Amino acid sequence: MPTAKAAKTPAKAAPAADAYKKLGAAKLLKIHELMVRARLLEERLIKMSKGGDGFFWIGGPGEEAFNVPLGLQVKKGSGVDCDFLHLHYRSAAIVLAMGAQPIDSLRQMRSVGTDPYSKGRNFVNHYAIPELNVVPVSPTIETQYATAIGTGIAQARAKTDAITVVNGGDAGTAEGDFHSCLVWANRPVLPLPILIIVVNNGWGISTAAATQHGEKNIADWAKVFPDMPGKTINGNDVAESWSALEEAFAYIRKNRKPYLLEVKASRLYGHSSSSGANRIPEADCIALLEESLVKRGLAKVSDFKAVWEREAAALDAAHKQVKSEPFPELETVWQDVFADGLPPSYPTKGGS
Ligand SMILES: Cc1ncc(C[n+]2csc(CCOP(=O)(O)OP(=O)(O)O)c2C)c(N)n1
Repeated sequence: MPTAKAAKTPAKAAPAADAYKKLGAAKLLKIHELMVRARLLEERLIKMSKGGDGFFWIGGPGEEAFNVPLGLQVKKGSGVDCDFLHLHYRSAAIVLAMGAQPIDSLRQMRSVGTDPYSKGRNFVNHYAIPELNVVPVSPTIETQYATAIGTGIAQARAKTDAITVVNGGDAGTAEGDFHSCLVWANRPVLPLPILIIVVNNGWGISTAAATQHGEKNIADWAKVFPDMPGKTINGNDVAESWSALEEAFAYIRKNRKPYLLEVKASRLYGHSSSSGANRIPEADCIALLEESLVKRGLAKVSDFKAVWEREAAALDAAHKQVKSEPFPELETVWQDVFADGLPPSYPTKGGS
């Protein structure tokens, strides 16, 4: 089990003394289990990237306290009457909370043909889940804020309470796509029901946020638009994250207008495997949750130990299974590639 370490990011206790009790032990323990599942998965993926059982890792350990409540509050399903998600590469805990299985991330990491997100072709944590309205994750940062406009328009026109959710990082807000999203979401002729999330971990690879942002909070961009609430929260705190999301989802579902939410969170293993993926001594949201639950008498340390052990055993079994699965066949290389007129020297395009 992790321990709460010195924090660069906020590590204060629950915002309201009873916010945890209000959520209740059963829900908190479910959230805890999903957070542990996501953390163990990310740590396994890192190990795979370092051990030659994969090529590159990027992911979201440190964001579980916000991402699990987000995944649990989404209106799940496919089509315009369910929420659409335009995610980025730190979103594992969101999709796991929505029901995705850790084994599929192991498959994408090992690049085996059974990877349901990209058939072994894309980086790990690059999801594409049509049945959950999770649109394909792009390795180019911030483009998700542009595609979110599209599903936002569809949902603004439809008679539905479903919304679009988009998330990304603080550094990416320097890109035009982020500002296009703000402008399009706030057009008076057709405001868009989009939850615009920026997870601020204080870094863009190795560039410190403090050196780049003239604005005090990224959520301050909301001040320009009178109809768009903007809020900055401590994403290391489960109760604060849960209630901020509840408020934002309810506002957007009812008013059919955007909401900008900035989430301060830890980046526990640095940027990616390219920067070493070693543990950083920032606040650990799982340790903080465990402390909060024990302090309030909502759980015992032995309860947590059982969860960590059970989840680790399930992951071991999944990893063993994935190691027995085949890599993609060479002749499938052009399947699902949307290009015609390939030079004759290339293998024939197979599939559809
Ligand atoms: C369009 C584009 N520019 C640059 C990059 C290289 N790049 C990958 S991640 C990253 C930093 C992103 O930082 P931030 O938006 O804060 O998100 P974080 O990774 O911290 O979650 C950059 C610059 C990229 N992938 N795409």
